[in-house]
Amino acid sequence: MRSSILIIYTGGTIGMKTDAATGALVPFDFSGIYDEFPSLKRLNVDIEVLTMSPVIDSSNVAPSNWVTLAELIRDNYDRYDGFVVLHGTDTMSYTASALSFMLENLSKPVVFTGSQIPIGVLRTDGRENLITAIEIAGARRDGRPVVPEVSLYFQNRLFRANRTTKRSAEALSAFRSYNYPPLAEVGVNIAYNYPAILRPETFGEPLRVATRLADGIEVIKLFPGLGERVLRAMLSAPGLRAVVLETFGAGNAPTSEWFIRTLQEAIDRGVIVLNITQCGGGRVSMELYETGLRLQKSGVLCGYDMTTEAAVTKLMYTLGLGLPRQQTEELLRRPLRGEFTA
Ligand code: ASN
Repeated sequence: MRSSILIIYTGGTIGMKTDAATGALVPFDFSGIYDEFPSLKRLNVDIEVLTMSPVIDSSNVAPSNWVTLAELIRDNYDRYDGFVVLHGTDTMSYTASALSFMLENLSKPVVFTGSQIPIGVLRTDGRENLITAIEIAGARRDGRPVVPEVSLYFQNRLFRANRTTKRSAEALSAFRSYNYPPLAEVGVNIAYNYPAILRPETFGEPLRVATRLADGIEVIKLFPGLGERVLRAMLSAPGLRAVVLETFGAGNAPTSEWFIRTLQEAIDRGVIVLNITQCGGGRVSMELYETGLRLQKSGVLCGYDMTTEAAVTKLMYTLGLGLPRQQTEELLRRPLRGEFTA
């Protein structure tokens, strides 16, 4: 049986092509995808393309774009077997992480991809990324989609989207998932890592989309020399609801009285503080050192091995649900879409 795939083009480098007359980079028309890549006809998939308007460089992405994208997937959910989202690389991990939370009861593949070199440039990495992402979105096993979660495909690896981070502005292998193994490695064949892939408890539940994302989130990256006045100002920002605290190593922070007191005051005012490590790999374990234990005692929540992208978007999603504080914290303490390993 052929799979039907909807490609949603949002913008980014992948959609750029050199204009033959002027030599400038202009947007590529993905509706002519079969003319450009006739080899796609050999895949066992039917493809339709939807271009978001306007197409944007992903540095301009805002949560409102995530809502539009999520609604687009919801409105087309029953008509397609899988979705490929073409997105700029700069904020792809944020968008893909956000969508992983917003798409509740997801049981079809949503594969994000993009490229470092425009699709219209001979040496582009976009062609392979696009073709393989389509193949993955359409892949089935025993009549079920192989990867029924939000994933990100780039340079021969498929990752769980909310575990990824853009790690290079130069390398073609631009993304990493430091704390979770790839869902698939692509060589001559696509080798799926079946046990690592998230599967819904039941297939065919209606997709629900959370469209309210909270603002008032701040990311504070610790560094030696961060002073009391600056920290206090950051924690007194009007409308502040939650802080992603990027700590040292295994979740450690200074034990100075002023530091703990300033954090504690914010927490007592109702600000949620989520502790993740500023190291790419590894996890927060606040019981390990006195410097982490002090944070735990002040009510700082453990973010385990979550990325900044997942932590920020999970806070937007959970706070957007409008639940009482205790229930919000409850959702933050457990993985909702495989975004951390406790
Ligand atoms: N600035 C581009 C974007 O994120 C970068 C890319 O796609 N490679 O939209």
